[in-house]
Amino acid sequence: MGKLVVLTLLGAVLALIGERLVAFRQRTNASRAVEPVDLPNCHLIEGLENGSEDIDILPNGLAFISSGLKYPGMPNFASDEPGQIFLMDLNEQNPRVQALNISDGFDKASFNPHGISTFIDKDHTVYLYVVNHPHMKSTVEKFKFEEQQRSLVHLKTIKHELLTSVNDIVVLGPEQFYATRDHYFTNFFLVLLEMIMDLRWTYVLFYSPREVKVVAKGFSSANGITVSLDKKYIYVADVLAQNIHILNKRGNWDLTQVKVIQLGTLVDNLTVDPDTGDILAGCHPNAMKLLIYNPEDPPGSEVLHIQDVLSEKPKISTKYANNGSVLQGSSVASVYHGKLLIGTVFHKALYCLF
Ligand SMILES: *[C@@H]1O[C@H](CO)[C@@H](O)[C@H](O)[C@H]1NC(C)=O
Ligand SMILES: *[C@@H]1O[C@H](CO)[C@@H](O)[C@H](O)[C@H]1NC(C)=O
Ligand SMILES: *[C@@H]1O[C@H](CO)[C@@H](O)[C@H](O)[C@H]1NC(C)=O
Ligand SMILES: *[C@@H]1O[C@H](CO)[C@@H](O)[C@H](O)[C@H]1NC(C)=O
Ligand SMILES: *[C@H]1O[C@H](CO)[C@@H](O)[C@H](O)[C@H]1NC(C)=O
Ligand SMILES: [Ca+2]
Ligand SMILES: [Ca+2]
Repeated sequence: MGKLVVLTLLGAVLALIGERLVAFRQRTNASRAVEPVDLPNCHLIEGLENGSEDIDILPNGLAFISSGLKYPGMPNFASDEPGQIFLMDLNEQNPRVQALNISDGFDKASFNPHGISTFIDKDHTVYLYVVNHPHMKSTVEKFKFEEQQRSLVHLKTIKHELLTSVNDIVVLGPEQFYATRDHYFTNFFLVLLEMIMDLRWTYVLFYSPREVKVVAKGFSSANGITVSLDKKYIYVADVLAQNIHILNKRGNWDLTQVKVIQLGTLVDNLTVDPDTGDILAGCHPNAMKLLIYNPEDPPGSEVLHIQDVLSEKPKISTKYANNGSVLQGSSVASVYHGKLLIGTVFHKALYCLF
């Protein structure tokens, strides 16, 4: 091939990458300044300083908090310490966090918890499912929660070739769950390429011991996942596409799209208010600052409140927003009867009354 052709091709590729990079900066709201929205009664939670990526609250007010996530490309202040699951009793006047003991026989040194989901069985046993990234792989760990002992008994590790780059799960049966895959590639540079080129190769997966299948696809980066109060709808956050997909759950566990709610911010984990059915979304208002972390100009935090989810015009309002001076990189917000917990990928956590 002539040199001219090679040069032309190279130029075209570089121009395409350049164009995609500019678009990527826009898609991650790289230079957005965060307008603060304060809640009057908030304080940082003592003992949570190294991330609180996901939060799941039981109907009785016990909150599980996953902490210490190590994730490629994201900052981490405690890279030498294994992750932990904390418990917080929201019925208490001044709730404090307590690390849960994990039974022997589970490799605690490589514990790297990410998304979590609880499931209460017919006999009232509480199971906690945890997305784990030991040595940067993806597994789902099933634990039994012992409330009296404040401990987790490890029951099994679930692995499957489709369970790769798992971000979050929502458990809907004793052995059935949906999981999101947030990247198609596992190699860090290919992941960056995937994000910049916006390949949309990530998906939602259904898992049961008998069947594992992809049930929804075409997401830029499928992230948080949760279920409506009536268990008929599944909500999936596409962080890079800045939207939430509302999907209908079919009898065979397949999902069909009902609608997409566009948000204009990078939405991470989703939870549902048990009193109202509204969605609370932990968001990254300027996500680029997460990827390129600078403590002098930190990533901000934002919590959106979405009412009338299934209506023609859902109402979207900002419940909390901060430029990073208090809370950096919010990933999840969860409510329980007038109490709000806001967790972050690698930073602190906030407790608010409203
Ligand atoms: C967070 O990590 C740092 C660095 O390892 C450690 O000094 C600190 O005690 C940790 N904080 C908590 C609350 O775990
Ligand atoms: C956790 O386990 C250790 C050792 O088995 C024990 O000393 C400690 O009291 C336990 N903590 C709680 C909160 O039960
Ligand atoms: C964030 O970026 C998206 C895509 O470029 C844009 O549509 C949206 O308005 C931005 N959000 C804010 C709050 O600037
Ligand atoms: C963030 O906001 C605080 C007060 O609201 C302000 O003092 C600080 O300069 C701001 N920081 C950045 C990086 O904008
Ligand atoms: C919360 O958001 C962070 C940031 O993307 C993500 O890494 C993490 O997987 C999310 N947590 C859950 C439980 O989905
Ligand atoms: Ca979750
Ligand atoms: Ca997530």
